Amino acid sequence: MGILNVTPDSFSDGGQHAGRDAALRHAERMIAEDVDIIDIGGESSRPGSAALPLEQELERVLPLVEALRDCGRALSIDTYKPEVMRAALAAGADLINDIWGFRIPGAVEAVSGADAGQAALCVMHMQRDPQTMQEHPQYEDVVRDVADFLRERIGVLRDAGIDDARITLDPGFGFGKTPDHNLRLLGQLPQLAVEGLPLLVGLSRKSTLGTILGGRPPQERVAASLAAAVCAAERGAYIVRVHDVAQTVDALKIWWAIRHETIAS
Ligand code: 7PJ
Repeated sequence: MGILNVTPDSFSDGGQHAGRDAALRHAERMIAEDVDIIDIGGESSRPGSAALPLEQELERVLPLVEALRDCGRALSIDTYKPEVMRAALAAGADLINDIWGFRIPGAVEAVSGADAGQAALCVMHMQRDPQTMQEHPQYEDVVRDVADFLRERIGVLRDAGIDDARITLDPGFGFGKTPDHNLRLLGQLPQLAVEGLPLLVGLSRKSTLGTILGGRPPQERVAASLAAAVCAAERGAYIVRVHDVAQTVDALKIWWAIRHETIAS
């Protein structure tokens, strides 16, 4: 999954893909690099960031869904707003990626109605909200607490008539977690595949990687992100959400070949 930010304030690319044309060029590059899923995000969820008004998010996201709907790759929308979910699904989005895990009132309804079809869903764990999540995150047992949350959300989605085949789970690295929390979650990743559902992992350029490397800035975390993506894949991640598509595809091809002792056809 390649990240397509249409947020002028996105922390890791300095807003360089702001604007529709730049975003489209970036999408085309990721397609050439063999991306499977394009994750379109209109609102930055970097720690401390503020919410974006609904109209602005729609203005940023919808034209990209329309422009890319026939690009041959799955389109994911990174949103927690039910109105954006509905509009994006109507415009042809394939996956709704919700950092709030479909907890905002109306979100479950937006993805469970007949209009939503069989769109895929990513349920992410976040402690608190993007404004305050990194102020002293605390857990009794981070792995158990996140797994319990994911189990609860699966129950809510099932009760709304959503088929398990539509659901992907995400521990939400960096969303209300210290570096130690993130490392425990990655180490114990198989325990987070609650009910055997597939896992999505987003560690690309995240601050925990910078912390491990003594304060390395986001643009210089590519090699670190590749190591994290391979570790996540080795522990069972089905989708990795990344900035650096070409490098990640190379790294995962090597991991795959070693793991299966053969070159993938
Ligand atoms: C994630 C995300 C993640 C999912 C962001 C960033 C922050 N969606 N959206 N998982 N992270 N599912 O890319 O650093 O980890 S925004």
